[in-house]
Amino acid sequence: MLNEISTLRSQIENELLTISSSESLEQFRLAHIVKKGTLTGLIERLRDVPKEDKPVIGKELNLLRVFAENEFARLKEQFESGKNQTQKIDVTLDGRRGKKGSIHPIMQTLDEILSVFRKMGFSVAESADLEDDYHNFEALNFAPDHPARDMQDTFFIKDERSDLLLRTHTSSVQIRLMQSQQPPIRSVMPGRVYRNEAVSARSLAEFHQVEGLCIDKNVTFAELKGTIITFAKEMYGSSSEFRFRPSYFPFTEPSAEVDISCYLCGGKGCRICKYSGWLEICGCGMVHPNVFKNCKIDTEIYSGYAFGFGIERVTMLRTGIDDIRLLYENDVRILEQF
Ligand code: 2NL
Repeated sequence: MLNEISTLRSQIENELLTISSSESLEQFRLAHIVKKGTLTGLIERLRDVPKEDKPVIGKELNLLRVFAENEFARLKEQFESGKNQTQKIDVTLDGRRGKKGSIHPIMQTLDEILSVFRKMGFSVAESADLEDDYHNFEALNFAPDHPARDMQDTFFIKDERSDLLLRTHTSSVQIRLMQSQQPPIRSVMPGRVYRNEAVSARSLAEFHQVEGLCIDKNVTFAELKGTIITFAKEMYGSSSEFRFRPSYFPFTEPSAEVDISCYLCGGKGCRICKYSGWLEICGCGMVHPNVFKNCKIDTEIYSGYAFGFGIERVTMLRTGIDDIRLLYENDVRILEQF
């Protein structure tokens, strides 16, 4: 009898290995598990086994029955949940490649701007986006009733201190620099700035600026012109032409705005330059004596120039993107082009 049990176990084990569908599993059930199956057949014959052999043979038989029933239940569940489809993996197939990220076009532009200024001997300075009225306006010679100080133009922070705001330019970094260090100073200040403006294709309420400051003995407007032209030729091409138009900023005197001949049409007039032949690239001027006074820099000894421009605008001019909002939507179809 023990031999028969052992033979049946081998048979069951072999059959289990070949079961690959619910049909063959059903055949297995009919052959072994049901009342008229092999297992019950053997169990019924236990009656004729001598009393002293019953415990050993009974135990063996029971183990086989439990094993067959468990295996049957396991396979049944496997087939029912559809997990049995033997996965065929084609190891020769190409994997799915992940998309590589890249540096955002605004930051690519900033990296280039900074590298041009570093070559000209400028260092880079940064400070916090949260500022106070003094560093953002007062020290920069903004009159108390200047419209930029209005809630309409500046984001003020609701706080016990009513003079906190989000900086509207990075000039505040330059004030901090002048207060903490005596000239010579030759630095550029990149950073995020905030203005309470309606969002349009041309402007956002949050954007990036780079400002520059150079203070030393005998610094002249000619040096300012040379610096800006050298920088702009590196960024926009060496055949560009320039014009400096008189302008006004509270913190510089004299002040100018700088135009570059349109790099796309060479000055003939096109969509990018709005048919004027010129593109405005930055504002600049000689640092106002009042700003120097506020920072305790002796105007008898030192003079200096400063300039500022928007990084988004540089990016738009160089890429031909004509809606500033495209730079902030982070649509990969735009981003992957740069
Ligand atoms: C523009 C014009 C400008 C400055 C920024 C500056 C800073 C100090 C003193 C004097 Cl601390 N000037 N910065 C000067 C002229 C122009 O920016 O159109 N920016 C977008």
